[in-house]
Formats: sequence, C-alpha cells, structure tokens
Amino acid sequence: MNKIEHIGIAVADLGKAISLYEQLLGTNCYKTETVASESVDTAFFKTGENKIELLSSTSEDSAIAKFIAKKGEGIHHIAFDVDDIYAEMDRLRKEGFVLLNETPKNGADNKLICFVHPKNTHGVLIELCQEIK
Ligand code: CMX
Repeated sequence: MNKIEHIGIAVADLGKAISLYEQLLGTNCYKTETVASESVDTAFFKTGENKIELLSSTSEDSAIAKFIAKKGEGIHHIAFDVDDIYAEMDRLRKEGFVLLNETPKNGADNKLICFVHPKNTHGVLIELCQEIK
C-alpha cells in the first residue's frame, strides 16, 4: 500500500458538514458526488497532500445510516492508495483478511475500491483504492 488516500467521515447533514469543514480547513470543498451503489452523497477536501471525504446517507439501510445510528457521526474509514487493487486484494485474502467485496467496485472520485471488514482490523474499516486511469 502506498499512502493514506483519504479519511472518510460519516455525517448526518452533508450541507452543514461542508460549511463547517470549509471553515475548519480554510479551503473549499473541491468536489461533491453521489455514489448511488453505496447510497451515499460525498464531499471532498484537500489539505496539502491529504484528502478528507465527508459521507452522508441517501437511504435508511445504507452503511453510513447504520454506522451513524450505532456509533454516531465520526471517522468511518481509512482509505489506502494502491497501484494494483487486484494484486492487493489477493495478497490480503492470502493473509486471511475478510474482504467485503469479491471484486473491486466503482467508488467516488474516480476510484476502484474494496473494503476490509473492521472485525479483522481492530475495529477500523479499511478501504483500498486505485485511481482509474
Ligand atoms: N468502522 C468500524 N466498525 C464498523 C463500521 C465502521 N465503519 N461499520 C460497522 N462497524 C461494526 C459494527 O458496529 C459491528 O460491530 P459489533 O459487532 O461490535 O456490533 C460490526 O462492524 C459488524 O456490523 P454488522 O451490524 O454486522 O454489519 P453492518 O451491516 O453494520 O455492516 C460493514 C458493517 C462494515 C460490513 C458494512 O458497513 C460494509 O460493508 N461497509 C463497506 C461499504 C461502505 O462502508 N460503504 C460506504 C462508504 C462508501 C464510500 O466510501 O464511497
């Protein structure tokens, strides 16, 4: 894995959270995107080399809605940039990690993504992401 690509934060109200993070970071949100397959609306910020993704739910049974209902708003996942997501998924499978999808799926911000179950990673949901070139 190369570097942390972004940190995902689950929020209840995306509009309010965008305003607050714009004030906090002193920079504007550079992109908003709906990912229908994940039932989320997302908003991205850059701070230097780092990225923050705010996520709000578009349906009551989405991963983000369940997360907020159970744990409240807060850090939802840490995403790592990888060069070859297929190779990295194979490597993690062989290491015994439980992947939450069999094959990479399309995520926000032009990425192929795959999640690793938080039960295997000390309670942290990990995302692999590879830029679609
Ligand atoms: N971080 C840490 N723990 C989490 C978690 C998260 N983000 N989401 C759920 N959990 C915990 C639950 O609290 C639960 O813990 P306990 O067993 O101690 O109660 C455990 O994981 C299993 O939860 P579950 O109720 O069995 O399963 P869920 O239906 O809540 O699903 C998960 C959990 C991670 C499998 C599911 O959220 C998933 O598949 N996530 C991947 C997809 C995703 O998160 N999409 C949204 C983001 C999309 C994007 O970034 O674009």
